Amino acid sequence: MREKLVAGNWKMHGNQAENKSLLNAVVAGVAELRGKDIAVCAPYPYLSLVQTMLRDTNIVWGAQNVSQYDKGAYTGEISAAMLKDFDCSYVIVGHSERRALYNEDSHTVALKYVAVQREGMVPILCVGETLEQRESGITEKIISEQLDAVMNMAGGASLGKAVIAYEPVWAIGTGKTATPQQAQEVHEFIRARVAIQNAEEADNLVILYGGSVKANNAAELFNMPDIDGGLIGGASLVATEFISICQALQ
Ligand code: G2H
Repeated sequence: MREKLVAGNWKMHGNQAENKSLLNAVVAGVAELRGKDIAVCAPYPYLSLVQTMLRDTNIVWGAQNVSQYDKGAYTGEISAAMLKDFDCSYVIVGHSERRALYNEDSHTVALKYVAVQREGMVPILCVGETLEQRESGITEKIISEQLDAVMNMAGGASLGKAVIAYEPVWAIGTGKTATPQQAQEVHEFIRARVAIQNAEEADNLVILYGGSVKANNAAELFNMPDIDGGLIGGASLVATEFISICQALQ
C-alpha cells in the first residue's frame, strides 16, 4: 500500500495573522486524521511560525523552493541545509510557476531535487504540460523530459525518497480541473516511465495530482488507482476546503 499525501501550497499568500488563524483551524480540523500524511508549504518568512505551530500535531511542513547551491555568495537564496535546520520535511521543486516565471529549466530543477535529498528532505517534483503542448499531442514527451532530467542526474532509485506532483499547467489556478480519467492516464504513464528504471520504486512512488483541486472534486480524483493525493493551491488557503480535501484521502 502506498502512502497517501495532501500537501497545501500556499504560494505567495498570507500574513502572520491570517496564517495563524488558518493553521489553528486546519490543525483542529484534521486532528482526527492521524495516519494520513498532511503537509503545508509556506512562504519562507513564515517557516519558523509554521514550525512552532505544527509541533506535536499530525501536520508537517514544507517549503516552496530552494537554492540549487549549498552555500556562498548567492544573495536572496535559501539553501536546503537552512530548511533542514528548521526541520522542514518537504520541498517543492520545479513548480510550473517557477519554470515559467523564473526560467527554471529541468537541469536546475534536478540540481534542486538533489540538494533537497542530500539534506534528507523529500522533494515534491512537479511535472506537467501546457495547454498548447497537450493539444499538440506531446504531453508524454514533455513529462518524460522533465522526469528524465531528474532520473539521469539522481538515478531512478532516488524516487524512493521523493514525491511527484502531476500538475497540468492549464489546470493551475484556472478552476479547470483535469478529469479524473485525464489525470489517471498521465499518472499511469509516469509510474510506467519510472518503472523502466526501477520497478520497485515505481510501485511505491507517491504521485499527487495538482491543479484546481477543491473539496468537491478531491474524492473522485483521489479514488483513481494511480492518484495518491494532491498538491493543493488556492483551496489550501481556506481551512474548511483544505480539511475536506484531507478527509477525502482514503
Ligand atoms: C497548482 C496548485 C498547487 P491550484 O499550482 O500547486 O494550485 O490548486 O490553485 O491550481
